[in-house]
Parts: sequence; C-alpha cells; structure tokens
Amino acid sequence: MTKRLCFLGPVLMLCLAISDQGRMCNQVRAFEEELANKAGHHVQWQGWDFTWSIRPREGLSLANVKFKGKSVLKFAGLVEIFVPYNKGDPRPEDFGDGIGNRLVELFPGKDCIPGTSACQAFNRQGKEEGKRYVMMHEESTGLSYIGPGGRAYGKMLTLWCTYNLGGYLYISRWRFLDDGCLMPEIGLTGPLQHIDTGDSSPYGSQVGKRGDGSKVFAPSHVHNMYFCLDFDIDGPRNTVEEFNYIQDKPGSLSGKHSWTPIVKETRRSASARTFRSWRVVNNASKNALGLPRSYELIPGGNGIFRGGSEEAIAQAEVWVTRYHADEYPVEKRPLATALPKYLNGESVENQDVVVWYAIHSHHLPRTEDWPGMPIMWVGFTLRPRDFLDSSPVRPK
Ligand SMILES: [Cu+2]
Repeated sequence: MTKRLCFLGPVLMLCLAISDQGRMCNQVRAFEEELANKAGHHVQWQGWDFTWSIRPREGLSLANVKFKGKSVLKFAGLVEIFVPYNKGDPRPEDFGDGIGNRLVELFPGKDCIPGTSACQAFNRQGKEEGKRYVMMHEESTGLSYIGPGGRAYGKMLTLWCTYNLGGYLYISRWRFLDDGCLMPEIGLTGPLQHIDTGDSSPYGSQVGKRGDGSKVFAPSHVHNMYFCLDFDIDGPRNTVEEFNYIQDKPGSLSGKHSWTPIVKETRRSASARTFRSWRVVNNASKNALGLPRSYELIPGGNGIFRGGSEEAIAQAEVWVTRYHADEYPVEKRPLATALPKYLNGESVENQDVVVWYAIHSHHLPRTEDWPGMPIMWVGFTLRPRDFLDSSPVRPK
C-alpha cells in the first residue's frame, strides 16, 4: 500500500530507505529520468519528434512523442500478447518475462523494404554498427488526396523490429504518417504452433500433408495484443471520451453520435454496431477553430475476444486508468495480474490518463500457412482530431 507514496521528489528519497519499496522507487526514478533525459534514439521527421528504445519487458517502445510541436504520447509500448487456443488450452502469455531480449537479427540491405529510401539499421543501443535489430525507413503512401485543386502525395516513417516469442515470429512496427496519424501494427509469421495430426474440425484445420502421407492439423487460436498508451495531448491533463453512433429509432433514416466522457477508471468493449472509437482530449488546449485538441483511437483487428470468466484481462478492449509512476512500464507483474488491479475507481477526468488497448486477431490456419505462414498484419490507428488547425494535405 505504501507503494503509491513512491512518487517523485522528496518522497522518493524517503522511500528509497525502505528495502522493497526502495527497489520500486529506483525503477520509478530510472524510468522518469529516462523520459526526462529523452534517453533512447531521438528522431525528428516531417513534424514528428520522438525517442525509441529497447526496454527489457516491452521491447521497441516510444517516448515523448510530439507532432507539430505539441505532445501526443509520453509512452507507447506493446505490453502483452495472449494467445488462447480455441480448444481451451494452451493459453500462453507470450511475453514471459519480457521481449527485449527476444529480438531477431535483421540484415541491412536485405530486410529493408526494397525501393524505400533512407533505410537505417540499428543495434540495441540505437547505433548503426554490430548486430542490427531495429530498422527505420521512409516510404511513400502514394496519393493522400485527389480532387478539386489537384493531388497530394504522402509518406511515412516506419520503425520496426521482429521478436521470436514461443516459436511464433511477431513483427512490431510503428508507422508515422506525415498527416499526423500513428499506426501501431503487428505482423504474425513464422511456423504454426501446437501442430497435431488429423482432419479439420471445429477447433482447427488440416493445413498440409507430411512425407508419410499423414495430415497436418493446426489448431485455431486468437492473438490478443495489448498496448499501453500513455497519452499527453498537449500536456498531461486529458480526458478520454467514447464515440457512439446510434439510429434515432430502429429503422429510422436519421441517427445521432455522442462523445461520452469517461470520468472514472473503467474498462470498455468495442462495438462495431455503433462505430465505437475513443479519443483523448485536452479540454484546455484549443485549435484555430476553438475546438479542443484530441487524438482518436480507431480500433482494428478482426473481431472481439472474450476469454474465461476468470481472465479479467480478456473481458474488454479498452481500459482507462490514471497514471501512477509505479505502474507499467515500471511494474514487474504480468499484465494479466496487474491491469485489473489498476481499476480502483479513481477520477480520470482532466487527469494524466493511460489507455490500454487490446487488439484481437482470430487465426484459423489455412493451407497457405503451412509450412511457412505469409505475414498476417493487424493494427490500429491513432488519428488527430481537431489537433491541427487545418487539413494537412496541400494539393498541387
Ligand atoms: Cu496464429
């Protein structure tokens, strides 16, 4: 209970004297210093300004992300991958003790996307020497606008790496678009896991044949990817609002949308039926139209997953919590244990809020996934809403 006292300043020094709490405070202090000093590799590109680093638990993470001079995120990282199999087991949490040391070596000149410019390949320390694990390149997004006034063309900066987690290979990439969108994406590849012998069934499918003629059976499963997004939209005091669109009456031609502020820590479900999304708003920061600046979380994935009733982490897509220095990414407990405990009714209105987002990808293996699975991409978008003063496209 005293760990909530472990904040910065004089109190921090006080709690360093207590052994267990001292360890936690050291971690908190180290992380705060890391953020304050902008430790990691600093990048400036087309209005974006951020640092990246390889963290022991979260792997390739972002800190102090700004767009056009205003802060967007204090921290962003992948924090867990939970892969329950449809038959009920196994149900591995692929992060184990962390993914920072499960990076796969990448080869400059080969693993960059051909034809893209300025491909850089880094070691763990962000230097372009030795074994490379992180790549960054710029690529064209093609047309970003076509219409009266001409055409506009866009580009993006992609920062990425690959992990080997329990045999599966996961590519993690962060795509920064020059229009202010940030797209976190995960690519699933490598060999299928928990292969058996047999025919297709409601729990999986036949994906191939071995040399001896036996049928290769691959079980179906869901990849649940959890992200920690510590927003700071032009400063730390933010509010999360939920968007829903509902027909005025069933069958009616008209309908209304609403933005509902989330005032207390809670978890929320996705809803394709109401076009549900969320935005993080700074009500004190207004754009040129006088509208509060925000970034919107546009959900992705191919459905909604609900685990067993005892799996609290698998009962929602979004959690909104108040920032505490001793919680993730300093927290050492697995996310499945820690996250449900963070919800304790605190106010999250005009506070330093953290959004936790789970993206789900149901995977029924197919013939084409055996023996090599082509990369299957899944991701979501963080999009500026009234953050800028006008459209970012300039047709010529
Ligand atoms: Cu899969």
